[in-house]
Amino acid sequence: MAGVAMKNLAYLLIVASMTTGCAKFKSLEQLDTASIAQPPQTTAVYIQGYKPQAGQVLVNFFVSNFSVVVHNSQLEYSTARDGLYDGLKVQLIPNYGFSVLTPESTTVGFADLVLYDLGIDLNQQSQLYCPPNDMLSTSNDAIIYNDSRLSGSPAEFLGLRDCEKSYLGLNPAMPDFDGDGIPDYLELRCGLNPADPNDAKVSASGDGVSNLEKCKDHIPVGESYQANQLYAYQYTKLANPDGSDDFSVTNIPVLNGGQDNFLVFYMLEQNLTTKAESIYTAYATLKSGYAGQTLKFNYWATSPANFYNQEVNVP
Ligand SMILES: [Ca+2]
Ligand SMILES: [Ca+2]
Repeated sequence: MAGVAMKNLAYLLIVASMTTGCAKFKSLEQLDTASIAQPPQTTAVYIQGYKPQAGQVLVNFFVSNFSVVVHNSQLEYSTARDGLYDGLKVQLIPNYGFSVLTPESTTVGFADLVLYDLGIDLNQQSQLYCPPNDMLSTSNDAIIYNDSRLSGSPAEFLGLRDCEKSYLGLNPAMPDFDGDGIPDYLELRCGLNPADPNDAKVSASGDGVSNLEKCKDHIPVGESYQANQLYAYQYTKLANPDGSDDFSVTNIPVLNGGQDNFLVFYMLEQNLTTKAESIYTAYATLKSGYAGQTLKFNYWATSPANFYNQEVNVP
């Protein structure tokens, strides 16, 4: 409430200075601006030459900076890039045993995000078992990479393994079980239900902006759009003469000047005949000083060898 009062005060001062001349601007400088939301540092991406696979159409395109979580209209850093920001993971240590460094910190084959969502605490975690054959992602919706920030560069898995999908009552072969246009793993990250086909189009916060829109824009579905407008991604699709499309996504907030911020790209398509959905994925690790820059690259999924988990080179 103090923050809201401060914002109102700042607004009143601006209005006062506009109506009485410039003399009042001094008082703005004296104001404690700590509680006034400042525009974040941002980056942008530009993807050239997108074409869906033969016989398929685009359902949705998502970009997400996995290093950043918006919570209570603030940007929070997520070292593990797993949807749980560091401050939350620290709070959860006593009950869940989580580490802020990795996405699967306590239970082999099960993400901290899944354990937290299901309320599986330290007492129950030992009862979970992921068979070796179910450690993979049959639906190819996972990002798997070596984390060079940690000693030994361990392989990290950001997505839902087959055993997790089974445990959640989903189908390991499907990237979007309920067919609402949001991939299963992104639904969990966005606070939605991957088994509820109706939650994408409604507005959890009641502000009229759909949960799908907020999930795409990387702002919390339970908070008002207005309160997080500064942080909302802006998507633009541009048609090329050759029939392909370019995608521009701007206003992607970054923290730490962009260093080690981890961008993930999901292209969800549907087969026109069978109606089955497929997903095509890529990721990029930004470098220091990337704030303010645009990452430009050609669409990655141009042959089966490049469909999934493609690392985009950051110049
Ligand atoms: Ca879904
Ligand atoms: Ca859903």
